[in-house]
Amino acid sequence: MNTNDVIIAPASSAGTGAISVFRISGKNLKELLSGLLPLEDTEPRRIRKFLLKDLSGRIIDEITFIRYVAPASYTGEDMVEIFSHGGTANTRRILEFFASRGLRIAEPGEFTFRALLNGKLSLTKAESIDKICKSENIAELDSALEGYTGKTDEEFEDLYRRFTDLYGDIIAEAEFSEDETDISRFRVRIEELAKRVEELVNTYERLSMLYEGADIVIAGKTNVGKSSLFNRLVGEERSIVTEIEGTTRDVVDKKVYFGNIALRFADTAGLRESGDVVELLGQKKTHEEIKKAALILYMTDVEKTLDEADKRIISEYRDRIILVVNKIDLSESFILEGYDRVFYISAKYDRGTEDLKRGIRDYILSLADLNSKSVLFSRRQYNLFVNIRTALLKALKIIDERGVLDIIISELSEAKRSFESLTGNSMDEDIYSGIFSRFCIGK
Ligand SMILES: Nc1nc2c(ncn2[C@@H]2O[C@H](COP(=O)(O)OP(=O)(O)O)[C@@H](O)[C@H]2O)c(=O)[nH]1
Ligand SMILES: [Mg+2]
Repeated sequence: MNTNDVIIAPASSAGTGAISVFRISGKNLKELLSGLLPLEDTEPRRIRKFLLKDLSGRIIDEITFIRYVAPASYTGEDMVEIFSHGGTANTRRILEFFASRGLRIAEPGEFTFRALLNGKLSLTKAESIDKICKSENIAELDSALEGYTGKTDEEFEDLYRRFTDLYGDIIAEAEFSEDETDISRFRVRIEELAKRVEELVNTYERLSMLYEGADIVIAGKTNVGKSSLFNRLVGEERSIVTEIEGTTRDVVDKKVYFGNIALRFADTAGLRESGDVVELLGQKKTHEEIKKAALILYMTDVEKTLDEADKRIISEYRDRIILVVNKIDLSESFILEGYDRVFYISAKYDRGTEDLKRGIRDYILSLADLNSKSVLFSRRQYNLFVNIRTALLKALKIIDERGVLDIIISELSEAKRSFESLTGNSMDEDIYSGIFSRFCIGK
């Protein structure tokens, strides 16, 4: 990516709006903008009103702008921020006007990328800025803010320091120790690191589930009303409902919000003996959904008793099942004995569904505290920490099996690489484009 030219981008979101903001950044900005904006006699960091005109003197818009002089700017380069009237046509014309004068329209994240190159911010802070702009709920936002204020970097640096000390000691042991080395004395330090890494990974998993969408699967025998309930829960007629058994043959899913938590409901093929190949494939998918779900709504109706197959699933996934008895309009007195988390509803006539919704929400919230914060706030950080965890656990296993030092070192080098790309100490082009290309335009 070229970092020597002058870039421009709208920094406000597209569409009809009150004000459009543009950012311009680059080393030779003054020359390029001469004749367009009166930069020479504009004091830095003071807002100035100006009538923006094209080269023939025709007025484009009345704007205000601020001039920044390197290195005191967001990117660390000379910068200008322009505030114009909003609107699609106006924004496009201003952008095109500057582009026609030799400014390049910036790629997503290019301003922040330059800021990183110029040492204005850390990689973690850069990622947090992207996350702040994209957070849809407060828990996610608060975790990103910890990244912005430097708390996350502190934690990463502390962990990394502990890791490199350990790594250095082990390397030294391998190089200088003359006797048979006793690697088990490193065990406790690796274990402590692994424990902290595990905590970070777990907290992220629990919280991200709340904002990315906890998986909730609706399963049970055919015709008990799974698709009817699914449609009620997602608030639209999404899944086909008929009295014919085996109607739903594939997984139908939809993400919805219950207040501030995201839930992904999946309607599945009913479980029964069947000779139909497609239906059997559907049932296989049902089992896969059940395995990965945070919560299973296992459904039956007042006309059926639970058979052995039902009971097997219920006992296998006991901890994350809510039992739902449907069609209470047909029999008021039906009671399922011997189970504690049971809801009685009529999906068709919308009875008991509000209680069930509350039950679902309470269950999911019991898995993660929406007010807690996660040190990790991006999927990229999470994936790197999962790698670090794997490497540390492997190293522990090798120690326990009295394996050789070289293999431990190779596992730890794996962790070291992940740590380095976490903080940006080692960055290749791919990682850069992987992070910044997803940013908003103008960031
Ligand atoms: N009486 C009654 N019938 C229902 C209720 N919920 C669903 N049904 C009917 O049961 C049949 C099967 O429903 P469906 O949602 O397709 O069940 P699925 O096979 O489990 O997905 C349809 O004829 C529905 O109209 C209910 O609460 N009461
Ligand atoms: Mg169905």
